[in-house]
Amino acid sequence: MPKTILVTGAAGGVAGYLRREFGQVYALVLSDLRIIDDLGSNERFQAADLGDIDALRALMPGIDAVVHLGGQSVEGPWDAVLDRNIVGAYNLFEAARLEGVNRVVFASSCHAVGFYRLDETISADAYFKPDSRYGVSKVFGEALGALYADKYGFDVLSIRIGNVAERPVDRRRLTSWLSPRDLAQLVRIGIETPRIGHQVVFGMSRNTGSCWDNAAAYRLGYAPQDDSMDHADSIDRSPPDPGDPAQVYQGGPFVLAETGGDPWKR
Ligand code: 15L
Repeated sequence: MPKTILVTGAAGGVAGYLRREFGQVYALVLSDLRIIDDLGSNERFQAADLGDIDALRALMPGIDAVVHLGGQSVEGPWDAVLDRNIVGAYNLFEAARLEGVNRVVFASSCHAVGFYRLDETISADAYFKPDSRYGVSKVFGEALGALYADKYGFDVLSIRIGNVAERPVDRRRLTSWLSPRDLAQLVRIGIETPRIGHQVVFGMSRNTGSCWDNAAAYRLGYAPQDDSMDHADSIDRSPPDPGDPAQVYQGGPFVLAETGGDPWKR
C-alpha cells in the first residue's frame, strides 16, 4: 500500500511541481481554500482553513505524513502572516498531534536567514537572521518542528526552500534555485527517513558557488541532480551594487519589503 500524504497549500505553485514529480508514488490528500478539480486517480481534495483546527483534524485520519506548504508565501500584512503562518502552523502541528500523525515536512524558507550576505557561506545551523515578518514566521514554524519532535516524538524535516522553478531566474537565485525533481527528492527524504527528529536543510539544488552549505541534507542522503550553473548563461551576472541591500543580502528584495509590501515591487 502506498503511503497517504496530506499536502496543505495544495493549490499553490510548489505543490503543483510536487504533484507532477510524485506521480503515483503516494496517495495524496490535497488541501487548500481554493478548490482543486484536476485530480489524478491517486488524489482527493478536502478543503480546510488553517485557522480552523477542527477542519485540520478532519484531514488527518489515515495520513502517514503531512507536507505543510500552506500559508502566506511572501511578505505580507502582519495580520495575514499571523493568521496563516503563526496561528495556522500551530493549528497544523496540534491537529496532527491530536489525531496521532507524527511526521511533518515543513516548508520553511531561506527568508528565515535572509539577512546573511550573499558573499558569506552559511550552513543550516546558522543562527536565524529573518529578513521580513514572513521570515520570522518561518523561524516560528521551525521552532514548532523542534518542539513537537522533542516533546511529542515527531519526525520533522524543515526545508528552507529557496526558489522552486524550472530554471533559476536571476543572479540571487543561482544560489537558491531548487529544481522540481530535487524538491521532490528532498520531500521524500522528509517522508521516508526513519527517526529524524527535527532537522533543517536548505531547499536548493546542487548549485555550484551557492552561499549555502547543504551538508545537513547530504547527511540524510540527498543527492541533487540539478545545478543552477548549468543555466547561468542566460542570467545577468554583472557584479552586485554594494549600495543596494537587495543585491547584497541573501533575502534579496525581502530585506527592503515593508509591512504589506510586495518584495518584487520595491
Ligand atoms: C520565498 O520564500 C517565496 O515563497 C517564493 O515565492 C520566492 O519569493 C522565494 O522566497 C525567493 O526568495 O525567491
